[in-house]
Amino acid sequence: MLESALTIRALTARAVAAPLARPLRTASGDIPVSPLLLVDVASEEGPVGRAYVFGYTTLTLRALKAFLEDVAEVVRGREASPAAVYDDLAARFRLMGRQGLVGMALSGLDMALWDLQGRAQGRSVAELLGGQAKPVPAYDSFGIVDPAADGAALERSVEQGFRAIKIKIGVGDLAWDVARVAGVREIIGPDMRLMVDYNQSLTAPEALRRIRALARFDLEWVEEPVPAEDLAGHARIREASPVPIQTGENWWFGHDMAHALAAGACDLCMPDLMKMGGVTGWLRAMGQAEAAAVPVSSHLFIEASAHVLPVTPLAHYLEYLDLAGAVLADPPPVVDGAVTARGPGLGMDWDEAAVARYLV
Ligand code: SMN
Ligand code: MG
Repeated sequence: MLESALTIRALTARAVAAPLARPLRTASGDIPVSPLLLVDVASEEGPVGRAYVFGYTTLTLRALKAFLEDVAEVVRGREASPAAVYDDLAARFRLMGRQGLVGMALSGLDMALWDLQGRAQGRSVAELLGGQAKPVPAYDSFGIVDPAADGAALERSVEQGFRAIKIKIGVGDLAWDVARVAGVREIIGPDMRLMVDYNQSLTAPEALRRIRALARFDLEWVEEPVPAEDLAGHARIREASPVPIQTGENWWFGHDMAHALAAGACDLCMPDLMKMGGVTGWLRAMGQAEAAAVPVSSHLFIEASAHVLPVTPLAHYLEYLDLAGAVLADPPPVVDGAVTARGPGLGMDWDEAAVARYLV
């Protein structure tokens, strides 16, 4: 990796509750607004790196902010090398472990450091990683949809050029799932790829019963049918499922990925940059997907994912679920169903007026 010598001067974290163009419902709770922590890493030399962390609920924001402000004291004056800072902070939290808010915050810092390096060199992070910015096929990611009420949004997504759509199901019984999936398939037509996400809401036997009934709708994948940590359950379902099993958004760092792949928990995986250790953690972990021949999609984080997927083995889909568009100066467009990384760095600038409006 190319790094110019930059020194960390300051780290600031701002909490916002950003409006979502499509507030989300899932089988495991609702997300009415997007709770974000905006991370800015300023260097002595001038350039500032930016990234965001998604808190899932606003209840996490104060703790995330306070924690990162304390981490700022530890990294101030250090060289802004993502790998060196990653290793140092991993060592500091070795006894405690990094799963949870600590891992989220450290992943956000890592992404901001990569952005800083890219900005300082006038290059995209994709290029720093040895790849190039290129269109990555994306799927439009919906929450729970009502085919009647959300028909126009689904049609818009097809018109916009998406060739794949994901919906969340599992808040009702099997008949409810069948009605939703049938209704959506009817609207989007037979040529669109369609994925479904249970958000960890079923038991293994119930999941198999439902997947068998839904298979006739030609599904690309069934995601997290059972709790994410139930690797044996995922593996049992996968063995008998007529539809590929997708999981990974709740893996914490490379070791969770190793355990899941060893258990045969999935046909496809979709790790989350914020739970894998940022860009650095992602890079270190993804060789496992190649060795296991498991295709890799991204979870959330459209902007940064567009930079890592071009260098990810067996890259599959980018998830298009816009968490931060309301506070970005220029959110990445979807062109012909694909998202292309933009630089310099991760290519994100805050819309400061919007940030001020949604600050919490
Ligand atoms: C998801 C989880 C949490 C927030 C948004 C979306 C999800 C996904 O399960 O697959 O995107
Ligand atoms: Mg999911």
